[in-house]
Amino acid sequence: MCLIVSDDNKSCLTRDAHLSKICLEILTHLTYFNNQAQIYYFLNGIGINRLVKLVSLFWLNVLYLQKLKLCSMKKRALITGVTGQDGAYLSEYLLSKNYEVHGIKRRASSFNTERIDHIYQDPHMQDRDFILHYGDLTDSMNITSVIQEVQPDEIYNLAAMSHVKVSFDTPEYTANADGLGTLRILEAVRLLGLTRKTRIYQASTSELYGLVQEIPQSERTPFYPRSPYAVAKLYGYWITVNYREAYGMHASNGILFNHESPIRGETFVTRKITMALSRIALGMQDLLYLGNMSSRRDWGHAKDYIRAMHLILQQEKPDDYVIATGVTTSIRDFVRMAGTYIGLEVSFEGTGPEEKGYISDLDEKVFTSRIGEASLELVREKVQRHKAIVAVDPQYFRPTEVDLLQGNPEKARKVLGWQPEYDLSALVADMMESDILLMKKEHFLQEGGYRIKSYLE
Ligand code: NAP
Ligand code: F7E
Repeated sequence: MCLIVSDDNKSCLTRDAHLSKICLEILTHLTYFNNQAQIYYFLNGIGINRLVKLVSLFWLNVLYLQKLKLCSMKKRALITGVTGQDGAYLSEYLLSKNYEVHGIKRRASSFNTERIDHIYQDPHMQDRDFILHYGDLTDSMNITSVIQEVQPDEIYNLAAMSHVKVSFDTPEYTANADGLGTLRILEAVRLLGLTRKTRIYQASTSELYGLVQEIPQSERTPFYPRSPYAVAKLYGYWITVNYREAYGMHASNGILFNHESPIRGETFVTRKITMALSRIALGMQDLLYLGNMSSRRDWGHAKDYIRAMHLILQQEKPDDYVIATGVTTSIRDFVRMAGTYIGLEVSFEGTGPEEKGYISDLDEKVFTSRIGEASLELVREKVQRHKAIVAVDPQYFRPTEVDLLQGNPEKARKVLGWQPEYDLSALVADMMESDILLMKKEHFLQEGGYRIKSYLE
């Protein structure tokens, strides 16, 4: 039972149908209140007496409807780049926090939703809380109309051409999507009158520090971008700051250092390594070709980093935060750690393009427990014959390299209360475990005569 306003304006105890009608009327209007002019129009339209009654009873009714599971005051998030690594983890996380999640995905000639298939909801289903929209950051009209339709409380702008090396091949497209794409979102929010309602997270990056001006890098370290990707992201960073200062928008930058996971894109170095070592151990690949193995990165787990994105938008005031572990490691050492996980000691000999990696020792107990016995003999032979498993291919060198990144996450720790749960060995273990499983499946299919992906690029 619940108190409501009946059609003849008298308070009474009455049926659910009435109650739902009034709540729906308010909810419908609330959705469209973008500015004061619209609220005023609504007030005049329905009369002040009725409004007072409606508002005073609104929360009672909402509570009642919530009990009936007819209505919930869910926050609504819009995620660009929902099919990417971070988009997938963030969607899952926000759904677990009872958000209604909308995602923008690009049209592709084949399905590109592998990372979010487990949370995908059939469009014919009622009361969906995970909804996908076609879109592209290079299309202003599309971005504006999706934002108008969704009326999000929070926007996470994760979409980007995110590969640093590829950005040297596609600099104009990268500037358009990563730089101007950010502007399109900010401007759409402003033009639609959503500046007070919608909070914006911009996926900024440690690549902004490029040729680093101090170690470790904090929010106060000057930027020195070293790739078309980083220069495009520099525009994204500053236009976010500018809209915050110019229009009072709740727009924040997360300056995230490298974060990886079992669903990391296959051409980023960590995933390339964990997939290749799994394949080498199973006898599916001989050599792993890499570029600059001396560069150092501050690697964390994507699951930890998407928590930080959410925390940034829950702050009363918008601001910019470095998200990092504070630990830096070379590519070479990442290879060693991935090897150790499956009982291979990997050592390096030679320098520059002549450098090679070998299995210098084999822990058979660890190897058989993680990989199995079938390929043990093959690996023993690689050790005995001193066969290289890692080599350098200069095609992976970059015209300008970022040699070292190491973040200082002090501000995030103090203000957001953020702390990573995974250290680098836990990250490596998670990625190796997942890729061993994946490659065992592929191996099984291959043995059965099926065609499998090549994974080599
Ligand atoms: P990712 O796996 O490469 O995902 C990028 C996403 O953006 C994909 O969903 C991709 O769609 C989408 N996308 C690309 N161009 C688009 C366009 N023009 N319009 C609409 N969508 C587009 O990247 P991530 O690792 O999840 O990173 C998320 C964001 O954080 C990116 O902005 C990245 O630059 C930034 N960042 C990443 C790291 C990191 O270490 N992972 C660190 C700092 C900052 P498709 O699936 O169709 O390709
Ligand atoms: O390279 C070296 C390479 O491509 C890391 C993106 O998410 O993080 C990522 O950018 C390092 C570089 O990541 C290979 O030269 C050696 O020094 O895994 P990566 P990235 O360039 O740091 C930042 C924070 C982002 O914002 C980006 O969106 O590894 N490296 N050999 C190699 N890199 C690749 N990809 N492939 C190699 O064979």
